[in-house]
Amino acid sequence: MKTRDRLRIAVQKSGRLSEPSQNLLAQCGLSFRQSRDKLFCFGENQPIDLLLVRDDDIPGLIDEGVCDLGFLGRNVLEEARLEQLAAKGASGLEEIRALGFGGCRLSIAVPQEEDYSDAAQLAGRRIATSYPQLLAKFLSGRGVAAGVVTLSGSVEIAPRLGTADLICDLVSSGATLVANQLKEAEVILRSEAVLACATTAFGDERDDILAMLMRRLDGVLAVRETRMLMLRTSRSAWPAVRDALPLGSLPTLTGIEGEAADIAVQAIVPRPVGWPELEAMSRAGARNLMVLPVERMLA
Ligand code: PRT
Ligand code: ZN
Repeated sequence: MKTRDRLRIAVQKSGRLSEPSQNLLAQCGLSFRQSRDKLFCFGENQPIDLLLVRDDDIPGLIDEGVCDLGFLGRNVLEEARLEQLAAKGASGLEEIRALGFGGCRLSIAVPQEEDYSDAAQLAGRRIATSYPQLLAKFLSGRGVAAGVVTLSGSVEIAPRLGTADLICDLVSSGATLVANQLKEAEVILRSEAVLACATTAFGDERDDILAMLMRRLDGVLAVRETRMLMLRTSRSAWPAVRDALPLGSLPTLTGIEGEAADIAVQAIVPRPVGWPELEAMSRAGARNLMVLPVERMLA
């Protein structure tokens, strides 16, 4: 295998994942200079370069060793893995981190008026999809024989065109399904953007560069979930408020000048805090609740 002293990452050129992927790399402290043709980004402060491509090309680029890593949807990665397994009996692609953006579901949708109860109802029907491998795996797992119609785009209009009866496509808000008089019947894959690489270690400088990138990435991902919770309460209500704190909180208590009966509480919470949790703390006696994002942490 050819040795290299720079790491090359494939990133979507333009689409839903491009901006969040590049933001994540910027948060890892990486900066780039873009080539004139906007296809290549040279790493200015670390030996890490980007290749800007169509998301569908990323699995192949990693597999062929053109790129070492890629940011892509789990849906695209899993479809490519299944394709490789079918063709060669093995796949060298591996998901190494889930990145927390680009969330969606690959789902089978049926006409709104259909009473859907289980997968047996799919038998004998034609399902249009851009994900034939994932769909075939789901169908065979349920022991259902159905027709798989592979389309590269505009899957949601296939039932109206008569090229298929049902569809299997990505859903996020569900608005596209509603607009096409369809409803979600089966979720076959929960997806989000992931970092993928080839399973083998590089055996050259890239191993150290990758280790550095993963340390930073893990730091960024951890902080992204972390929140700082601040509130006030009376000393007598504190035991009840403490019980209502989100699981895993690490509270610090402070006295308040001139208000001996009250305390201020500050807690690091390992994940976002929702309205129901704030409402529960408020019912327990907390006041002046505030949830803040954390920008950087160093233990
Ligand atoms: O040009 P290139 O091939 O790179 O881009 P692309 O058009 O193939 O990809 P893009 O940018 O649309 O999506 C990239 C990745 O984003 C996907 O592979 C998913 O992992 C992720 N993602 C997240 C989505 C969606 N949400 C999504 N809603 N990808 C597509 N959609 C489409 C879906 O296909 C359907 O047409 O949006 C429509 C449904 O959205 P709702 O909100 O109406 O349900
Ligand atoms: Zn694509």
